[in-house]
Amino acid sequence: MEAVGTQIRVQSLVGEGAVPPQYVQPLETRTQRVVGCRNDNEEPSPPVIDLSDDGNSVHKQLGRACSEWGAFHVINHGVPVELLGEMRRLSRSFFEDCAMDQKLSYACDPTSPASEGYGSRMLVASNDTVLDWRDYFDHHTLPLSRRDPSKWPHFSPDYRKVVADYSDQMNALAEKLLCLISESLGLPSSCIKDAIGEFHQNITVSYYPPCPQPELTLGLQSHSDMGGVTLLIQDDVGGLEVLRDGKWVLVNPLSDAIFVILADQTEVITNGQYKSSVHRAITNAKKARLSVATFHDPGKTKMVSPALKPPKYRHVMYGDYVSSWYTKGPEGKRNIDALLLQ
Ligand SMILES: O=C(O)CCC(=O)C(=O)O
Repeated sequence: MEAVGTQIRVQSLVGEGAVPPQYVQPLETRTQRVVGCRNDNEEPSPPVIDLSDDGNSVHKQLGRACSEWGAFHVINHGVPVELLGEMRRLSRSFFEDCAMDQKLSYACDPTSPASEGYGSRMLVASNDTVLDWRDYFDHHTLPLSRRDPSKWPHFSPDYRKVVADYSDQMNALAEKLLCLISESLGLPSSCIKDAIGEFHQNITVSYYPPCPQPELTLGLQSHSDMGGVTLLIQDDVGGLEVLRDGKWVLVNPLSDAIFVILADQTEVITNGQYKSSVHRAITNAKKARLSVATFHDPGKTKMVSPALKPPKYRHVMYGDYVSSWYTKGPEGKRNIDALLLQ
């Protein structure tokens, strides 16, 4: 079992017959899913939107997806699908082919939330939080002043270049999507993008090792993302769920698609017309699972407020919102609900 400070990597627990008690979820947050990690259409799924469709139809589909789901797949998005494959292949190789001491040479700072590098715990503040069955590598990629590829793995000469290309492509897609989403509400194209300001982009690769008791654990607890918009790709294992009308819905992996997740500041800017999506990851006993989430967030000093009147949310400085999120923990939508006026 490896540890940095108090940080144990989940991958080092694999092979033990039972889940250690700190990973056991209380009854009310455990998954009820007993079948495999695939949605075989017995339940509705988040929509798939073809960005090459003509403008009008895309706006309508986006409007419906954003108000009914807060999350959707996009295809024909303009990002080369080979790059998606390379990003998945190289990041999997870091977790599976590098020795633990090599991985630990990139360990994140366990005392500081969202620090760059290889870690396992999302929250640093409380010791009584149930832990996620997940290891991750967080890259700080934008603005360029935050990008220092020497902090990223170097086991393959391609890794750093692929992460940098991936960052640039995701940045362009996030900008395009926020313009289309603004237009779908009849707002000027740049409305949401300007309200978020220069993107602070992080790329988090999550690696969920096989879990001996998946019915007791979560790969990643229920949360909505804090910032503007998250673009996620996953491998073909499955395990991402979104909450809709109080029910958890499994998101099928679509290898060439990118999954778009609206985050809390987009809910604030659109004055609640579009809601951020609550989501989580479940585990399975057989296969390790990998996802790559790219977050596009405001800078810490950016003030964010609704673009529509009368405002339903109070304005907030993004850095204060983040501090409160890390202090209280994600727990569903508790944090954004605290911004609701009346
Ligand atoms: O692994 C997944 O599918 C979810 C990842 C996620 O929600 C996150 O990184 O915030």
